[in-house]
Amino acid sequence: MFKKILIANRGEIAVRVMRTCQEMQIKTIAIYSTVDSESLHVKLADEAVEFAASTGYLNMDWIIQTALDMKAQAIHPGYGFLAENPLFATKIKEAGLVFIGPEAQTMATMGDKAKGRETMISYGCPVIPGGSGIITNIEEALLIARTLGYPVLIKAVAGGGGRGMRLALQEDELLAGLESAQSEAKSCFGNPDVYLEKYLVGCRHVEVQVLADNYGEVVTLGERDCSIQRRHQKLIEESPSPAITPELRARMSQVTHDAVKAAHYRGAGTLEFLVDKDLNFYFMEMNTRIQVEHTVTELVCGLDLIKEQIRIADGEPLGYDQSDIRLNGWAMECRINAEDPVTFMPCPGKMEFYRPPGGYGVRVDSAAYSGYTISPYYDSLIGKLVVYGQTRAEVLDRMQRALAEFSIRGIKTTIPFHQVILADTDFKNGEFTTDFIQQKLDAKLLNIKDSPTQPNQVNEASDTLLVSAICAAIESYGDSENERYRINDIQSKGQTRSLWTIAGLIGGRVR
Ligand code: MV4
Repeated sequence: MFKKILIANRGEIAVRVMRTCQEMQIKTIAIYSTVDSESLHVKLADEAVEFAASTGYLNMDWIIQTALDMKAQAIHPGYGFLAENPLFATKIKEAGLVFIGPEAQTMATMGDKAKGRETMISYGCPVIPGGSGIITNIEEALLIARTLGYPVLIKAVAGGGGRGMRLALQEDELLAGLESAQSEAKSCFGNPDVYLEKYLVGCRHVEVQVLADNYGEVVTLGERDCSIQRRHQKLIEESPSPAITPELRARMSQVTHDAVKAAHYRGAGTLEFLVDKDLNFYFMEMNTRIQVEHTVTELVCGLDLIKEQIRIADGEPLGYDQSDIRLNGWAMECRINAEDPVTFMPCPGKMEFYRPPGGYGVRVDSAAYSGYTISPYYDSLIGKLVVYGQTRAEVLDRMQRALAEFSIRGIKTTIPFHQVILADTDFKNGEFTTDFIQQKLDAKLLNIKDSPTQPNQVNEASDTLLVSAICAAIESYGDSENERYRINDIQSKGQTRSLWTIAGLIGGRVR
């Protein structure tokens, strides 16, 4: 087994990977930018190397040289950054190190959406009706669109996250859509190539998790429903999907299994599908990385997916097959972002106070702590609140309890947004598609209160007792005039204020 791994990532996922490495007695190397020097991934790593302002989490050569210098044997890319970059995988291999992920060639094929489609068709997987190949001129596009029938979706072959994607509701929108998709694709990905698909409305976004070893063993681990998104940002994910019947699950798993096996895929991967209201399913794209929402699958299948990734990369056989996989209970994840819950604008800044929920069936994956500053330079994910239960009904109750218990002061978060969704009748009934959030927002059916803080969960009596204890604690640690002033201020008014407001006022001083 590897003795040391470099984690080419930051934040939540770097911490997530490190925790598993520690359990596997594998030493970890963090890399970090100056703005990340106070990050938990730096504090929790065995060794940490800072990179110059001119480099970054995308500097392949620096990362590989650092791994070599620090005597690591493998590199875990996490998600985002270099996770799906075939050149990075190639360079790592050439340096004599192990990339924890699939072959570069597989990533290159699946990273090209048009090639991925063609590959899946060749494996007998149902795909979204569409044209094969790159659009070279408008006549060709008009012909394909007429055959498919409008609306059509113009998609960039290098696309992701909805970029380079344009909807054409009718023929007169095709030319403009084509041109703007191509120019966006060129500026975002350096590749202007686009292709056409029929636009499917009212679908769910359902993805199947898979693990494959070097010896042809493939297991599927059920599905995740990721329909609750806004502007292609996933907000809530759950497993299983409320829409999927056992028969449909078996068929989607079989298709995924066959395709992954035929592709000689290795590692953890995900096949994304659209599922329509008649329960037809269509392949959309494959992700050749560990995903943010892998946690909900972990909770229902009982496997540590990062551990499985590392074991597979080290050449171990899975050691189990599909008949050993049992999917139990229900899991749901809310992404807690540093964002205004009303406008969804990023809201970076200092988290004066951070207290995650706990208790039965609650898991929080995060790199946050009281006093940590969410940087505007990276994504706005504070952490993932993941809950597990026997049934969806139990999970809904537990998630509401956990959201109410989650206390973050100093910055705005998506917690109030999640609370409104969790209270929505359609969501509770499991009735939603990818248009859910936008439709509800457009119809003004989501009454989200713009509050930077959440209702106080601690009763005033216990607060009063704790206020003096907190003040005493600051007194012994506080050194500046300013802090003394604040303590006096808290002591004079404090008895009537809530504990967590005061904790917010004094910042990360009390830990
Ligand atoms: C689609 C689609 C409907 N029809 N393709 C979104 C990002 C990328 N992964 C592909 N996506 C979609 N492709 C066809 N032919 C629906 C989505 C889609 C979506 C579209 C609008 C609003 C929210 C969405 C959420 C997930 C997927």
